Parts: sequence; structure tokens; C-alpha cells
Amino acid sequence: MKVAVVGATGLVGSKMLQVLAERNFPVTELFPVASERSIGKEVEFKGKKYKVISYEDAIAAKPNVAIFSAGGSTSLELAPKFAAAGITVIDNSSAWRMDPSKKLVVPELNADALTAEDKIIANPNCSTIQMVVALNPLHKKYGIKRIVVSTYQSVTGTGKKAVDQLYNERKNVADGPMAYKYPIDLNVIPQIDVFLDNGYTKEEMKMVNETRKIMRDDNIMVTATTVRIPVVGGHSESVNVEFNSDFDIEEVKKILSEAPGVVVQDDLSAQVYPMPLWAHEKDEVFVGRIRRDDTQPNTLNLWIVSDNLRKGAATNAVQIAEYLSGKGLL
Ligand code: 2RA
Repeated sequence: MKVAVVGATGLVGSKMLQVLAERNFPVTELFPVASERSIGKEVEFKGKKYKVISYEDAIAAKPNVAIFSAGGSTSLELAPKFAAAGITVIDNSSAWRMDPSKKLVVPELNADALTAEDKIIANPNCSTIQMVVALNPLHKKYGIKRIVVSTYQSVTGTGKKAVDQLYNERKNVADGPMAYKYPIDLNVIPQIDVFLDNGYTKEEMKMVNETRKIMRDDNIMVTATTVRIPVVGGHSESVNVEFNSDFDIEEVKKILSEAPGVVVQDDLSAQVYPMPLWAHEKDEVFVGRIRRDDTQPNTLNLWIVSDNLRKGAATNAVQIAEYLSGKGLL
């Protein structure tokens, strides 16, 4: 497979190169693409250095697939150019996610809907991916009525500048560049992305709308509070979910332990539960603190953690490419 990675020098782009190498995606030629000021810089893939090229050169090289992590406006401009040249685009930005003509794919749930005609495929938001991977098997069995989710999100979701802000603050570096309006070390910021007219943030509404689209059920009610915390290993989520029918808690644990992409970490006697510390650099979604909410019928509490740069971004995109390649759709 000839593979282009667009946005190859960013935090997610670098992770995409790492994940492509680690998962041994059959890359025969690699075309790292970045903005004009990065052209000529080098990135590393499987111990070899590759020069960053322009998007025009990448299109001319006719890769089978282009994995994008270059931001929404770049994607809106460039993805159709790649697609018009017959190149399948897997896009990590929010640009195409809610476009009814584009599929929003988490391979464990809905890769089966993909066909060779899908030339721009959207990768969902990180906080949505980990939640739906854990909840979908339960939805199939009990039917989800309502989800209340609060997130605890890693600064890596914002990008390199935010990671630098956190470590600069920790080292007491004065006047370092700020990714956030406020200090993040020793703080918690209850705002991810911009505020919308309804008082929710864009990140919160992504969790509402993307969940419904991926789970193919517009009746699922979702309400979210998304929060940034001074952590780098992954996003954590406290999820309260009400089902249409009642469940047996041991059966819930069994369903989760058998669900694709899910690892149950729930041993109270040993104080074992998911944490970003353990999820970091892993591809799975970790679920623990599985318990009944006794305040209303058919309701469950869960704690869900995953590495947002991996399953929340790069791994999910590479898994889509693996699916397409395995089915001969590239
Ligand atoms: C964040 N969800 O964590 C974003 C990244 N896509 O800020």
C-alpha cells in the first residue's frame, strides 16, 4: 500500500506514523505531507528518514490511502482534491463527521458499512470513540435511553503547545506560550473547544451528535460536560447510562469483557481500575468501576479510559485503513 500521512509533523500525525509501523500496516511507500513551512523537514518511519513533501506531490504520487490529521480547514480544502484523484481519505478532523454523505467510522461498530465508493471517511472525536466502543455492546443487549458523561481529558488532545504549557508550568518556566487561557498544571478547565449558543462546548456537542450517528440511533439522549485536566496519557470518562431494559451486573461485566477492543479492569479488592497511567500507549478502551446506579431503574455507572492519541485518533484511523485493505477496498 502506498500511504500518505497529511499533517505528519503534528502530535497525531507522528502517532499515526508510529501506529502504522507498530501494527505493521503493509506500507510499500510513504508520503509524509505537511504545511509549506515544514516541507523538506524529515520524519522517521521504521528507522528510515522521509522528507516531508507538498500535498500536490503527494497527490501526484497516487497513494492508495491518505490519512489526514491536519485540522478542519485544511481537510475541507484538501480532502476533496485527494478524493478526486481516486485516493481514499481517512480524516481525523471534525470537517466531515456530521456530513450525511460521509461515514463516521469506529471499526468495532460500523466498518461493515464501508464500500469502495467511500472516498472521504471520517474518524470520530477521541472522547466519543472510547465511549461508544464500550457502550455499543451494552446498547445492543439492553438499548440505551440516556447517557450522562463527564470527561477528564488529556492535554495531548489539544496538541503539542498544550503539552509544552503543562511541562513549562511544572518546571516554573516564566512566560512560556499558553495553549489555554488559564494555567493547566494544578488546575482543571471545564471548557474544551469553543462555547456554542446553547451554552455547551463544541466538544460536548460532538459527544452528543457523533454518538447518535455512529450508533445509528437518533433516539439516544446524551448530555456531556467535557473537562481538561493536567494529564498526558489519555482521556477518562465517568459515564452514567440508562437502558430501556434491566440488566444483570455480572452479565454486563461478561459482555464488556468479550467486547472487541475493550479490556475490563475492575478488581476492587486490589484497587484495579482504568487510569491514563496504564492506558497510555495502548490501543484498547479500558472499563472499570462497573456498578449499578441505585437511584433509578436500569441505570449503570462506568469509568472509561483510553489513550486519546491512539484509539482516540491514530489507531482508529489505521484500523479503518486495515479494514479497507483487508476487504480489498483500497
Ligand atoms: C481534545 N477532542 O481532546 C479533542 C481532540 N480531538 O481536545
